[in-house]
Amino acid sequence: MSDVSQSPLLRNFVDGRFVSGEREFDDVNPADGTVIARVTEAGAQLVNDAVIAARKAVLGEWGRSGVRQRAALLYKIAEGIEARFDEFVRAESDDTGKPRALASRLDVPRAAANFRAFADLIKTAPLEAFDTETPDGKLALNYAVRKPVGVVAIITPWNLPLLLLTWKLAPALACGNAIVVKPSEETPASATLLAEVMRDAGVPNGVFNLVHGFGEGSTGEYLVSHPDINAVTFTGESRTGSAIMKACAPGLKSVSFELGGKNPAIVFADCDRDETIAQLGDGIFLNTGQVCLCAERVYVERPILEWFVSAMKRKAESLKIGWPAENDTQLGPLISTPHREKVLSYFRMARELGATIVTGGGVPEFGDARDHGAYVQPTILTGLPESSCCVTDEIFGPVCHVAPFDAEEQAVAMANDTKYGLAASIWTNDVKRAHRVARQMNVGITWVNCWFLRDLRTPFGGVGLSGIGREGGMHSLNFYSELNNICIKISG
Ligand code: NAD
Ligand code: 6OD
Repeated sequence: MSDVSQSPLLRNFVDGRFVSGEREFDDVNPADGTVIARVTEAGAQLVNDAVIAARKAVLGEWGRSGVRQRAALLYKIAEGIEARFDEFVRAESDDTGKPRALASRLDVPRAAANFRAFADLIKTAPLEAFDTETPDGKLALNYAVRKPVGVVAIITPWNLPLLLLTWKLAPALACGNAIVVKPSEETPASATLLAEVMRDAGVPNGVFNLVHGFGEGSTGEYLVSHPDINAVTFTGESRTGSAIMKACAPGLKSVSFELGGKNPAIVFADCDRDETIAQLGDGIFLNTGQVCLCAERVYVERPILEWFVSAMKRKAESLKIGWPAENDTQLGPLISTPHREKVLSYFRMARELGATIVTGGGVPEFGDARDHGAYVQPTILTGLPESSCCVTDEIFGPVCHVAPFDAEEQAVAMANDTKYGLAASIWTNDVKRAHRVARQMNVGITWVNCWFLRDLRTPFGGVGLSGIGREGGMHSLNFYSELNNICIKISG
């Protein structure tokens, strides 16, 4: 049992100061269930203070700051993250249970890269200009200028906490907005550390505010329904997106939503077999399957079905499940025991529906403190009808269902038969087929012979229940700024 009184206290950051909120809650390490910190929850008053501080910053010098000044600040924040790299890795890994090796390779470098990418982009972002012929035969010049939206609320989930927060924060700052962030209640640590980095980098008071707490009936809801927020950018579950949209409707706040997925992978018989197993293996199991882009539905061309299932089984069984701090650990726990209960409930339903559990389907036993954690076995299912809830619902764990197909059109139809539409992957060496099939995918992102290969300038987002809008590159700059078109008649 951990001694809660000895746990550090993670506080809110408002108007340049760390402040306590109304109540406290536990921050739990899902690897062994220990309380690693206490967190102070921001109530309605503190959320209001944060929004007021942000508004003051937008109306003040920050709102008039130039692009070069903001870009320089973003580079400094990137350096600040790198200077405290190990602390970020530890914070992220202790909160989520993800292997430190993964946080070192993915989450923390991407956080720094997000700031650099948007610092680079804002310096060179083009603006539109048109010569316009006027009815009286003269000329007018139309040109657009970019202005901040104002106060932006950022709400983020627990699966890639720092990566996803900075993915939105960096462009929002680059465009000159002031921000109020609410990270997931499950993962408050890396955002708190980031507040220190922001302060030390010289981000002016009120420009970056952090409020901790829960969603409905708590900090998140207070924030998104606050009348002085101009825009809400949210990553999380589709259901939550719908609740947030409702809260934003009265003030017509603009929204950007990156939501859930039930992503298909289509594996053709001509694929590069070793590469497919290696990379799609990541695409199913990385971060214990808790990446919105993970493939939970895999369609395999029938002649290689048997090979695929046994090769992916070997891959799943080879993954080292362990303590997040151990260098060779490849799979940590799920985020929490309630989330594990949800994942296990799908395993139970799959069994009841007559699925074959090719591997996994249960909880690993360690005989040590990890038995108090939220571990689950990587799992492969076959034999379910496409209409079963295990094939239609986002499970968000290290699990996929594998089904055969006989013809390309059939694979496309099965892949697109979903209310979601975030990401798809296609595995083939036939380049014509790759283009043909990719264009038919009803998703925001299609990867061919790769997965989660990112270029931060590209559009990122989903269709259907997977999101509203696109972020990335110019798409982010356009969401986080207002364009004011100026039409000036040139007399002559
Ligand atoms: P969640 O929707 O439960 O919570 C996300 C955030 O929203 C948390 O900070 C939470 O406190 C807050 N929240 C909840 N209810 C709210 C409300 N009524 N008002 C304001 N805020 C509220 O999601 P989660 O369980 O943290 O994350 C997992 C989900 O996120 C999965 O569905 C996954 O697919 C999705 N996700 C999507 C992407 C993407 O890019 N499309 C990326 C990562 C995760
Ligand atoms: O890479 C990104 O920019 C991004 N938004 C990834 C989302 C991953 C979902 O879990």
